[in-house]
Amino acid sequence: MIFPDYFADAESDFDEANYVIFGVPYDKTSSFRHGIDKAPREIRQSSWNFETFDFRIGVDLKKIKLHDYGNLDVKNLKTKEMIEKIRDFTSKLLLKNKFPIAIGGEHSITPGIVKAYPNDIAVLSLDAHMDFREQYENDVNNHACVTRRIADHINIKNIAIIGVRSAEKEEFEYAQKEGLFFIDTFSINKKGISQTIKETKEHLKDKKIYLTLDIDVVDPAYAPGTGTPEPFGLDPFDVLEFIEAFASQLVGFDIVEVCPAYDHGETSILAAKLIRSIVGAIWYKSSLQSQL
Ligand SMILES: [Mn+2]
Repeated sequence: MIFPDYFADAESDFDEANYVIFGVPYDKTSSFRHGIDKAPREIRQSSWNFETFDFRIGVDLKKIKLHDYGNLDVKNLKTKEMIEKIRDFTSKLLLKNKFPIAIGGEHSITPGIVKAYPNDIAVLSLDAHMDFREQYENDVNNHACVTRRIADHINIKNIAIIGVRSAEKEEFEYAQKEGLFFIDTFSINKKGISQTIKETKEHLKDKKIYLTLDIDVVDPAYAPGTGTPEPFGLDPFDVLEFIEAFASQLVGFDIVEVCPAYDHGETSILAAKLIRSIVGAIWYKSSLQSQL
């Protein structure tokens, strides 16, 4: 069955919306698997699976003013042009006080979004990969260089990478030398998600946070449909609990690297549910604050 080609319950028009979803079907620099450009459509289709009522927070998502803008046309752009286009689009959203929610596309889209924000924000990256290479395959904007490009815009001290478990040796050593804050899944498995949240909070303090959620942070058993799967990942409960702990600080987020061609639907379903849950959590926290 084919459902409408917009995210479920994104029923507000652009002007009245507080949250704006947009798809960025970019798939040019992926190193291992292709087909990530199909993710926005699959995730939108998957979103129709769910009830509008959010069981945990007791809110009907139809109450939240959510708009789906559709996809940005980035297909034939070079990485540099793609990043500029996303930055300009995100800037327009921020100017109109909209909360941006991007559906990738590969991870190379994220620096474009981050560059639209003031450079005193923090970036929280949930990712199996460090993505801290200066360049990859002769492209500084490759999806393997995302953290590095973000660090061009904001202070490296304001970046946190959670769930990382893959890097090349030079990349790893350089990240340590530069003081990049990260917590790998082997440590998380030992210390637990509450302690991980505590340490990350101590690092990012009360800064405004942009969240980038690379679906490969989740274990491939739960999210096999991704560009570069990496075993020993987080489970979906830990991902949700972690993100919820920062919900009141979030100023935008993306979800990237879902690859439908390698999926039996479970990865897109998880991505759609995470978007719904994160929006619900942010809305819930902000409604609590406005009641104070
Ligand atoms: Mn990754």
